[in-house]
Amino acid sequence: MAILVSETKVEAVQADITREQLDAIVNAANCSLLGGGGVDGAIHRAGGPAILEACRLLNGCDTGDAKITTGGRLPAKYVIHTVGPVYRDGKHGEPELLASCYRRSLEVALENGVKTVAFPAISCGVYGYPHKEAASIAVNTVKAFVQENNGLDLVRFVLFNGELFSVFEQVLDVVA
Ligand code: AR6
Repeated sequence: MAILVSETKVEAVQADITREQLDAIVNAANCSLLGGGGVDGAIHRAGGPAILEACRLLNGCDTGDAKITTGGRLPAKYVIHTVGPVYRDGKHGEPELLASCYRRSLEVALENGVKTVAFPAISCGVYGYPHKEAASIAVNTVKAFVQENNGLDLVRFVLFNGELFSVFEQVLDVVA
């Protein structure tokens, strides 16, 4: 499923994000930026120690913000690390913080000449965000950003499991 928003292709695929051959992949990290489980662990494992070395120099990252490092041995040139909110009840700023993750990641991408970027489903694993709401925020925030900013050729949502992939597909279908 792919849609064209202004000049940017926005699509969802079911795959392992560490294998994406794009300019940058986004990591769903934690505030320490020093590694963890889930997609964070997979990215550090696949990219090798250069990513952690670069992360150590960044002094962590606030929830909703994003910082960039080398992609190390990954096919992607860069990793953009963002920190999603831990979901409590949706009334503690979670939607705004999740939207900020997508927006800040795309701003950092553009600042670094990135034209193609892949996102995982930020906060949809151990951080517990309800999938439908998270997908809706992800797609609508990306759509609004690329409508307002030129320079991105492709934004790809890379979902590891089939359930989240169909949720993202449904949301893309609705906004198309
Ligand atoms: N490719 C694409 N998606 C993946 C991959 C992969 N290789 N591996 C897992 N996912 P999570 P969060 C999906 O828990 O909820 C870490 O420990 C996974 O199925 O990785 O933002 C960090 O250090 C899920 O849908 O991230 C933080 O402490 C999605 O990625 C914390 O987890 C996000 O799940 C962040 O939690």
